[in-house]
Amino acid sequence: MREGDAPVKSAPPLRDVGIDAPRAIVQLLGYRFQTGQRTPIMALFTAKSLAFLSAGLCAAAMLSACSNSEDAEASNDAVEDASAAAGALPGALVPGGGGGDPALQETMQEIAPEGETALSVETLAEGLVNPWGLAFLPNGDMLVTEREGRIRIIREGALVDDPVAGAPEPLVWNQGGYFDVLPHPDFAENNILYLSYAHGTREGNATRVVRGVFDGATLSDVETIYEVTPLKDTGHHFGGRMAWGGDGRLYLTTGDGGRYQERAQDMATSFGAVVRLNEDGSLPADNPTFGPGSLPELYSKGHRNPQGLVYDAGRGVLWSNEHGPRGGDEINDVQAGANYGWPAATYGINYNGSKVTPFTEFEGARQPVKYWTPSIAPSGMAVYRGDMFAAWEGDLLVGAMADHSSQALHRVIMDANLPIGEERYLVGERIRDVRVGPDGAVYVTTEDRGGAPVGKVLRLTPRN
Ligand SMILES: [Ca+2]
Repeated sequence: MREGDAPVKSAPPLRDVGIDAPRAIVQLLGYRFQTGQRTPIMALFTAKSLAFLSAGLCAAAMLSACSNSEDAEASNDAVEDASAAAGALPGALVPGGGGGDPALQETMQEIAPEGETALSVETLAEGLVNPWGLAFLPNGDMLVTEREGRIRIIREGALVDDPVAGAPEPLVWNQGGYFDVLPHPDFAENNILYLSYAHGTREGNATRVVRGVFDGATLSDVETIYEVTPLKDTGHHFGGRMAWGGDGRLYLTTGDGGRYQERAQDMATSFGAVVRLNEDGSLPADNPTFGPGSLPELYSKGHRNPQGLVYDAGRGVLWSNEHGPRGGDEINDVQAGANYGWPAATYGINYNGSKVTPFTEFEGARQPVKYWTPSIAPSGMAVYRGDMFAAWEGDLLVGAMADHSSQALHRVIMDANLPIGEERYLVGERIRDVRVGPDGAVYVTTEDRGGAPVGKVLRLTPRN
């Protein structure tokens, strides 16, 4: 996509293309107008006459018209990753801005029971700061990213003191920093490692993917292979999870940018998407199209902040999960060319209790396979395949970061391609990533919301 690793100084030029906004978005704006909600009109008009807005020039006069406004964004930051579990109980809902229709509260769900499988928990590493992504290398080493900009190595069961050298400088701000780390499928031969992170400045930043050659200590020949467009000026909703599909393509989740939620429906941006790349960042010729003016890297759109992505080779399904606002977290089966609805359709509500939208569905939007209301704040996700937890075969494991009892490792029990149950493990642990190791054990990262250096990598096995 982009050549080299040139510093990005300003927002890229906006494409002069029309946006065929779905009817539901138009209705959504009408709904917000009728109910007196401040509405994020910025993103809808990125492409044409209001281009100055998308350049990040949300002038003071416009701020009050911006979606969640700065106040709400601060509040968003405080509760993002959805601490909403308790506050989202029906009795606590405070309708704001004319929303808060009780009808939506019917989607409230009981929290899943605690799991029945007894676990042994082994601590592989501790003292980490917001460990975000985990990866296994063919030689048995594990890599773990720390959000503030380090890749750490776990070698022979112990954390190596020095982080990986040569890795790029991220923007560490709010939810921004290092995200995922992913070895090339042929890493044993080529030593190529991929890293996703927040790049840029507070005024102009984007989720970026680089790759480089990792020799066990240093990352070299680092090149940028992809960056979300356009730049944004928020520190929220970066997405940032990567996975290899069964087709050998690289898939990346991107967020809606927090205050730019309508861009999830703006096909001229790569906000709120799953993008599909060749391993060198070039674009597969068989990517789906989202209409005139749409970006060619898009694979699916209408996502909010997807932080879980895993290719399920057993089913041939690419699963993602994403954070809803206050409820409406989802698991989706990611399909080429599909629109997952956000923000026009969601089972969630705004943090202030108002409805994001009157719609839980619209024509052309794909429904989630599963949703959580109230939120669990899903993050990393894995499909269990292995002998150690035989009863878990094919189930989805989802790390969750919401406060209170949702903070846990959620086992979503699957029958064929449908969830039929759920249980929770490690209740009270804020879990950012979950992976199944080559040995069949389950590995998770735990963290402290405030960034205290108390994050761990845990290895879970059945306790016999
Ligand atoms: Ca959705």
